[in-house]
Amino acid sequence: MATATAELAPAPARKAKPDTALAPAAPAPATAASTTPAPTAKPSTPEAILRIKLDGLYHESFPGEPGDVLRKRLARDGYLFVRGLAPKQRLLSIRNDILNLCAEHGWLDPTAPVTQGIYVKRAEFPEYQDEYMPLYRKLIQQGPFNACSQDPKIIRFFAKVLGGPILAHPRNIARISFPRHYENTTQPHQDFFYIHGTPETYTTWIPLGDCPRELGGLAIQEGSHQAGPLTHERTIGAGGNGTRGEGRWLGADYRIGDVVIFHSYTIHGALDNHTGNQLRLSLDYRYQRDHLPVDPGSLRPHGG
Ligand SMILES: O=C(O)CCC(=O)C(=O)O
Repeated sequence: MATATAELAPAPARKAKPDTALAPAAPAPATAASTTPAPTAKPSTPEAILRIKLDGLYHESFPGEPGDVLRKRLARDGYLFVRGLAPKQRLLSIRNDILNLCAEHGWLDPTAPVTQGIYVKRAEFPEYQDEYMPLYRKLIQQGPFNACSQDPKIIRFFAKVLGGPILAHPRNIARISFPRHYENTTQPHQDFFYIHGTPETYTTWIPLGDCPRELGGLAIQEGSHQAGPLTHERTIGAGGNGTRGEGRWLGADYRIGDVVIFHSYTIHGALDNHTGNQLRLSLDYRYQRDHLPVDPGSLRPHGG
């Protein structure tokens, strides 16, 4: 059984002493043999587990399919990919809110329209505690970002698939993935490692804008939920923990409104953002049946 207490972090740049509740990959802990490092020794950087490459595309599901068909597919594959389920206008408006924050914080190229999310050319990526978190704390207080997890179309879909009333976790998450910031690409992991509660919790990953493969969208390891909870090891990227599993990696060239929904044991991670200058923005909302156990952490704001 996984025992981590840290929640999956946004994708920040590393700092020497990260906040462990939200931190990206931290330096490897000192062992008994190395408790007195040479004064000049630098903390070691964890390695990536995998640079995910897609083996295929998702099997597509449709909002109008019967609940039992969707439920069986979710139980078999560990995910559902549904084009156009999320409300496009709400997503565009959240995207604009986040990009305006990025512009205020000097992260966007001032010569390009804000809506394009073009990262400003600078020597380093935003530093975690002093640059990323001040923006993220503002972001997670925004009304439209939080309200969208309760969107009736999404809730109705979950009620149909899970067969009854739904609890939408209030711990809503947004991510900003920087172009060619490969040391922060989310590594393969299971959300249950972070969220606990009932394993029958489902994350919905929603790109805030079209997200072709080169922009670094989410990928799923097909059927990997069937392995149950796995041990995780320190690695790079959001959350700083990852796992190794067997199975084909599936993904998509996402369009705005598309969602991928997956079980808390489903191994997933991100493709690298290979674009030269574009930010990839996305949301993670989580849902479960309302009578099942929920960890108190899932009821608190992310990064608050
Ligand atoms: O968007 C990402 O890079 C990671 C998202 C993720 O891992 C999650 O939703 O649990």
